[in-house]
Amino acid sequence: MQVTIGKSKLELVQGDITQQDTEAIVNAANPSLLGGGGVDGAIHRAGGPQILEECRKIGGCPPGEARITSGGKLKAKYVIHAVGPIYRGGTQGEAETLASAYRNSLELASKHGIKSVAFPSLSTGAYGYPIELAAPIALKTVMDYLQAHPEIELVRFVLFGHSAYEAYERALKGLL
Ligand code: AR6
Repeated sequence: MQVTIGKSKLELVQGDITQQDTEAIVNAANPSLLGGGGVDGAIHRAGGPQILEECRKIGGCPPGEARITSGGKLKAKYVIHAVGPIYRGGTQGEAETLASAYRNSLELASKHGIKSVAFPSLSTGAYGYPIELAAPIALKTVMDYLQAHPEIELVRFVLFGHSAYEAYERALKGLL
């Protein structure tokens, strides 16, 4: 599914984030930036050791923030490492931290002149954020950013599996 937000495109696809040809892909990282499972493991495997080397030098990233490295061997030129919240029932500011992780990722992209960005669904795997709650926050945050920042031409959400895709599609239809 694809919609236009201001001058930009917002796309939902089912697929693998490591295979995307956008200028940047976003990693669902943890505060150490030293790797892990899920998206993080897949990105470091596909991108090679250079990304981890750069992450070591950065030295970490608090929840809600993002840091940028090169893309190593990936098609994408950059990886933006975003740290989402661990879901603890929804009363610990998780929604704000999640929105902030998306917003800070896009701000980094703007600052580096990056015009196309692919996101995974942050926090909805190991970090336990229910996808029906996370999807509208992710989409609304990106839509608000694109309205104000036409320099980002494309944001693509790359959803892993059909049920994740459907959750995002339902959420997007609800926001239009
Ligand atoms: N492409 C796109 N999406 C994927 C892929 C892929 N290759 N693999 C998994 N997903 P997760 P989190 C989906 O656990 O919840 C790591 O250990 C997955 O189905 O990767 O933010 C980090 O180091 C889910 O919907 O990230 C952290 O410690 C979504 O991506 C922690 O996990 C996010 O799942 C971060 O947890």
